[in-house]
Amino acid sequence: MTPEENTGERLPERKTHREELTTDQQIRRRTLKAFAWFGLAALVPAGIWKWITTRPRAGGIPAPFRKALQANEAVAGSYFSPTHLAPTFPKERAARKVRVNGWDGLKTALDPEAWRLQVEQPGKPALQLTLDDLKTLPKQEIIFQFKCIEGWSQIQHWGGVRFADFVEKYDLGRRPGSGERFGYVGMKTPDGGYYVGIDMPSALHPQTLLAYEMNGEPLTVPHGAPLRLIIPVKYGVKNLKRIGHIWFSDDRPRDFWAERGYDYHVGL
Ligand SMILES: Nc1nc2c(c(=O)[nH]1)N[C@H]1C(S)=C(S)[C@@H](COP(=O)(O)O)O[C@H]1N2
Ligand SMILES: [Mo]
Repeated sequence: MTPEENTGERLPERKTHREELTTDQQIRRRTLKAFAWFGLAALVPAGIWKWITTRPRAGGIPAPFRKALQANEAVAGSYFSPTHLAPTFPKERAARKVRVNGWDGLKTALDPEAWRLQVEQPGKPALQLTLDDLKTLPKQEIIFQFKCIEGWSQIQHWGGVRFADFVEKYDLGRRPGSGERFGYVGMKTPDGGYYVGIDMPSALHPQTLLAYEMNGEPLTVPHGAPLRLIIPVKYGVKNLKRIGHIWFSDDRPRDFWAERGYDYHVGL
């Protein structure tokens, strides 16, 4: 005796029908149903994907992706601290054969004698500095784990001047009115083939260097001679080689890899 018969209720139509199906038929039905769900599940994301990719673009990528990146960036901004230092290592741990990655902005010939660091500031004449000018500042060395977004890292040894000391010495990057510092630093190669934007707190971080040496020797061309940025609080992409121009602004300066879909800050 089934419970239904016990309470005198009629069996629902569908159940009666199913009970008439053979086991084989039931299996086939379930399989079909599973396939239908699977098809539906595949269709919905396809629709969403189409929606995402047809949205207006923001900063070179579809706006929904940019929004997600901006949310990540807000989080990244909140855990950055100027007192948090990247771990450093003894000199013996530094790689002798240092990896080379990225040639954008390095493809044109460069005369090291004619090179000047061009520093632009609103309302002031541009500075044109030689390497010797920079070398009057205290030399700072760092041995840290350089990290490329492509998945490799290496302990490397760099020497140069602190970006913070450089900004202090030439009194750079202040807004004309208030005298407060601008929000961002822009940097690019002399030919403009590679460019990065750095938020001011990261630029002024005590481990951020304008580097002119690697393993105690002058920089080589593939590593960014005559001057490059070393910024241990960021991934490799921000460590611009062969700096030609530096400028300051409250708008985010253009950034080569951010325009190609990466997070703007790529903080570590
Ligand atoms: N001018 C310039 N700087 C650049 C790049 C580039 O392509 N051009 N690539 C970046 C990337 S992705 C990395 S990982 C580091 C690599 O520095 P290295 O070649 O000294 O190892 O340089 C960064 N700076
Ligand atoms: Mo990189």
